[in-house]
Amino acid sequence: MQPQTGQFVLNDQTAVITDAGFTNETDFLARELHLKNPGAADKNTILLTRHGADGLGAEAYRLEVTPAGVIIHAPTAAGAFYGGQTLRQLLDPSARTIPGVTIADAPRYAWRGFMVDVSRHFFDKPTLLRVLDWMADYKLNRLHLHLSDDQAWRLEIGKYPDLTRTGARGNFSDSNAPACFLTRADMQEIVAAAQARHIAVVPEIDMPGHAAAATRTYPELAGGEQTFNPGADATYDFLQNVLLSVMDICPSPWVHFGGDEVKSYAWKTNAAVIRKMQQDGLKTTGELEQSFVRHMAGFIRQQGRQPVGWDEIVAAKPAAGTLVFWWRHDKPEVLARALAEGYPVVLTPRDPCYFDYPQNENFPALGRKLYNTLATVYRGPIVPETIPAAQRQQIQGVEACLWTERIATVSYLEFMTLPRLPALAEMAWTPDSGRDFTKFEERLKPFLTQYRQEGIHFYDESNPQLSLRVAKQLPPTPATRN
Ligand code: TNX
Repeated sequence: MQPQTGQFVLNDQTAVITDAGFTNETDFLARELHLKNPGAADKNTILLTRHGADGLGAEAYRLEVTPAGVIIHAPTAAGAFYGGQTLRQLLDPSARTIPGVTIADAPRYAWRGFMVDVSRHFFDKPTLLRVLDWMADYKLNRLHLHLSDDQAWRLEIGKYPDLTRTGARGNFSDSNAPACFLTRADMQEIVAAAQARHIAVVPEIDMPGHAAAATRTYPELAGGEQTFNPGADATYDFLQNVLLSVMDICPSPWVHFGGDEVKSYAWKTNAAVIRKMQQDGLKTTGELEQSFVRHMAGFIRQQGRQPVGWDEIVAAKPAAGTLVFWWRHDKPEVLARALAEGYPVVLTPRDPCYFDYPQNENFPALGRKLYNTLATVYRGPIVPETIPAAQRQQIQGVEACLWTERIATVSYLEFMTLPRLPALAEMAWTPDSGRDFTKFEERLKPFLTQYRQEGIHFYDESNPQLSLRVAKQLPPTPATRN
């Protein structure tokens, strides 16, 4: 960033224009800047162009603000969008001025994700649309939705209405809570809003474990211990139909099929499993789990999408190109193996990427051993030094995961997410050499002011206890005994 002299002043005649077909981006920016956007003007313009973008990476942009006008140079619509987001953040909203500046910006990682678990507790479409707005502010580009788990199934699937009629009942706090789920239309609206913000919605249907909501709805699919039965043909028919429906709603190139924490020992005594193992020449239930993983990854590939799974799937040696989410920070050898075997990887280690862990060591542990401070999120995941530089190229990016066993309200979701989300974003955009936590905290202040103005709850480092009580909607002082 290089400050320049002078400033650009927005007025009613200012037009956001493009000579590169970036019309979604001009419309979006004009709306955000509250411009009527009179269209083809040749001065007093904010121009989104491909000219002068030679040599810039896919999501990069160069922003030039002078008193005469604004130019955003970008090779892609995504870059033009990010240039617009930066411009909006530079605007002084009361004076309607933007200081003169030249900014050249490009993300460190292609995958900059945020996961919301809507199964353990449900978060509805309006909340997810707000999450997309935060993500757009911070130039994150993948919203991963954990749509099914033991507690509930949260996406309408036309062929299986009972999945949401009964499977969507309950949550982690109350197994009798009324059914809550995203309809097909809800999901389509979320996908469209995400697309306008250059965010892909990555759907996850967890299998063969974490499946109790589906198996209590269709007991014939159950394999015990919250698993699907990999010995039953009906299981494959069901899951493939579900995935086809999910892919029909979500155009994302990536489809996440879970694969984590499978209690496959439950299958040992199941007659259908034993038959399948004999047929396929498999010796252990672990081998059967691996063959299930290869099958489902293969099915997703056949449909022209890239399969994604939690790091347990590495043991199965799924097809090349399967995207691995490394979450077990205490198993660096699994990351090393995934990379050595050539898989692309997204870093989601619990330390520091799990936003269900509290922000400091004194907070209620929420049943977790770890806590993830703003500073460690900003530092980012630790990749063992022994991993060769060439293999590091396979790291596609990072993602923060908001598991919601203990997050039941929107105010608490906000509190657990903010401001760790902008810390994640800066870590995902800026290489290690360019980051400075003290400067980040300084630049964060206007965002905290914005949260206060908009009534958004957040973890306030200047008063953690109070911000927690407010987010939890607890009485202002602890109850006293008389
Ligand atoms: C592990 S991460 C899980 C989730 C839990 C989370 C809680 C992963 C693939 N599995 O089911 O919600 O820990 O932190």
